[in-house]
Amino acid sequence: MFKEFEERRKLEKAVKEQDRLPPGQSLTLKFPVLHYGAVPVYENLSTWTLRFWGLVEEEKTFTWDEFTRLPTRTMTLDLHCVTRWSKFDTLWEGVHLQDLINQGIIQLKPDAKYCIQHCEFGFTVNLPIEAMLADNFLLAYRFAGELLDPEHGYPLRGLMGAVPGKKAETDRYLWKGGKWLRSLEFTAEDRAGFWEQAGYSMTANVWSEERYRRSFF
Ligand SMILES: Nc1nc2c(c(=O)[nH]1)N[C@H]1C(S)=C(S)[C@@H](COP(=O)(O)O)O[C@H]1N2
Ligand SMILES: [Mo]
Repeated sequence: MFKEFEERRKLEKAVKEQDRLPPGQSLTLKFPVLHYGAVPVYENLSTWTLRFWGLVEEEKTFTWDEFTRLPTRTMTLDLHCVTRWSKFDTLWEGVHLQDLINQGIIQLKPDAKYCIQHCEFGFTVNLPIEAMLADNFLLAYRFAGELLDPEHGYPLRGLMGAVPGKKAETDRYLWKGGKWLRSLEFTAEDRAGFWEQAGYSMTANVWSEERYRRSFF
């Protein structure tokens, strides 16, 4: 117990010195679970699909087999939760939206500016498309080499983190990645998602500590 406490403090000091600890955050060695509502149960993935719709040249729907045959990226990211814990050097594998666009698999219409992640049970979260095209966002289906745990978003989640050591304008809090992701809707206007409607920030930049919508309360 004491050893773990010491270890945590030592690691926190190190990331702080590397300027990787955003204001108001502290380091955790655990992987806390946070979401509203129930964890969906999938008996199998034969009826699971992921749909790309809205302002796209052509709507696309992938089955699990099709989606997991797409090229993947492996990324190491620091995760920053708005509830003030940060988890460092986490390893993810999944599909990157920029790769789908580069390969012509998904073609966005010129007026597409925002993307809404739609998840099981109607959960939504909004981001500007450029934040999803950056190197700190992934459509992730493996964590540390394994398929996701149900409570962390199995089979697929949006994953928002920060590239270690690279402070970027696109670094947002972890809630900007929807667990149990089922579709991506591209829009011209920004539309508040589930937590954003509850008073959380539309922009959610971790370095300028955009936790809540200032004008909301
Ligand atoms: N579908 C869904 N995804 C969600 C949420 C949710 O309520 N539903 N909560 C978000 C919040 S608030 C956080 S902090 C992260 C937590 O991810 P984790 O449970 O893997 O730590 O998931 C995000 N994705
Ligand atoms: Mo959260």
